Amino acid sequence: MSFFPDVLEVKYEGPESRNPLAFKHYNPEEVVAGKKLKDLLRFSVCYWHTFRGTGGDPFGPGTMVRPWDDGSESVDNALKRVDVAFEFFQKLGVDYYCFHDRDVSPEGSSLRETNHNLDKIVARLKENQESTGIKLLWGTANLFSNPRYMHGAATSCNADAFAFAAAQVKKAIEVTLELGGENYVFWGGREGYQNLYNTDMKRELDHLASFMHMANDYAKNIGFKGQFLFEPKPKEPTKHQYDFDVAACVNFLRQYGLTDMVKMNIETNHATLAGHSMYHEMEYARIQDMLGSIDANTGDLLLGWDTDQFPTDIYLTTQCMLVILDQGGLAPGGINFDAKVRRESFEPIDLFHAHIGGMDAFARGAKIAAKIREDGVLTDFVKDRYSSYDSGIGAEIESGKASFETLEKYMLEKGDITPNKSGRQEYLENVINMYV
Ligand code: XUL
Ligand code: CO
Repeated sequence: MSFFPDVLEVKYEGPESRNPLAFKHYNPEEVVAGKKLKDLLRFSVCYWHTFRGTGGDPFGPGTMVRPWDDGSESVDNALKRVDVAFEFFQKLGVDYYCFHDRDVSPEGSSLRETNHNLDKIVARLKENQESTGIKLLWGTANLFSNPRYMHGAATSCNADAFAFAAAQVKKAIEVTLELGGENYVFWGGREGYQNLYNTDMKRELDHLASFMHMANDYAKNIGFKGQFLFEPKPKEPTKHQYDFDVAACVNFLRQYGLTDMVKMNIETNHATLAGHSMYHEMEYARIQDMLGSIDANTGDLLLGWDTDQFPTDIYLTTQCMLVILDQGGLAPGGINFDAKVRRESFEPIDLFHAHIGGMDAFARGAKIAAKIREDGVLTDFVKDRYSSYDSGIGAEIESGKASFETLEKYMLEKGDITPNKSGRQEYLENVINMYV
């Protein structure tokens, strides 16, 4: 039985194609910067938006038409959804997917029953993975929807909420291992606060760090070799999220001795909510050797919340790919579409249009970035811009030989600095436009 009878297999047809259900730029076998595009991009579909998103908003209920879904929180409905999801992944031609425990499997009346439900779903996920070759990029636990987490999970003032979250993450790591997941994600959820009047921030941060250490110890104990990923987000649901941006996360990880075990999963719309560009956040993580994976989406300049739209802007994808190519790829991370179709795009076919657009935008970005790097237009400029540090006084500064005394002596003799050169920002923007 087919759940998407109108779609066969989405294929690459090239830039001239006008077939809306074909790729114009994403040819999985094409080699770009020494890698097949499918291995460079490692696309993943997220379960939560794509199979659980209803289109509901604060002003009205869901709009999505999903004929396979009976709307119930039953195990049977969840099992059916797994088959739908794998038909979608396969027809779209992605190699990976991601999920939260609660997206795939309903919560029961006790933790025991909840875990039992998850086991049934995981068995079905595994069967589908084996029959299709589609793999799990990462697993995670939903520690934010259930009201028990109203004050947070690892940072809750209620120790029982911490304990429940620990049990939930223990199980989520176990099933991620069982499914061969290549990463495990920690997004803060409600780990943050609304008001310091009622908050012991120091204690909450200490608890979060203990939680991460326990997760890491347990993962090691059971032989989980995947990468742990931290996902920064500055606000939503709380006003002050502890994982504000990459810099705040790196600081937290360093303070609590967690840098060896965790890298970053960076999401575009979270970067922009933090007042950064995705380009900045990715590069900041890369230079710390902490760029693990990305959640590809985009926000809306006119709206100040996490709209999670599909990325179609070629400048954005080019910038992401410049950083990804600089680090030689993302593996074992990937490009996960943490994005949802608009409330008005309610038909199943819209899920295909959305992902095809995102995949094509990244494939184009990859080709443009590879050419920019091949021609060295940015790297040569940047190298030259800092060339005063390659010899003479600059080399002394970089090698640690200089001191305030030697630098003062040098400047007293020289009198004033060698004249500055233009940063040529507009010229470089024009150069990028020659490639896009
Ligand atoms: C929330 C968000 C999450 C994480 C996984 O904004 O991005 O879905 O990606 O918990
Ligand atoms: Co995300």
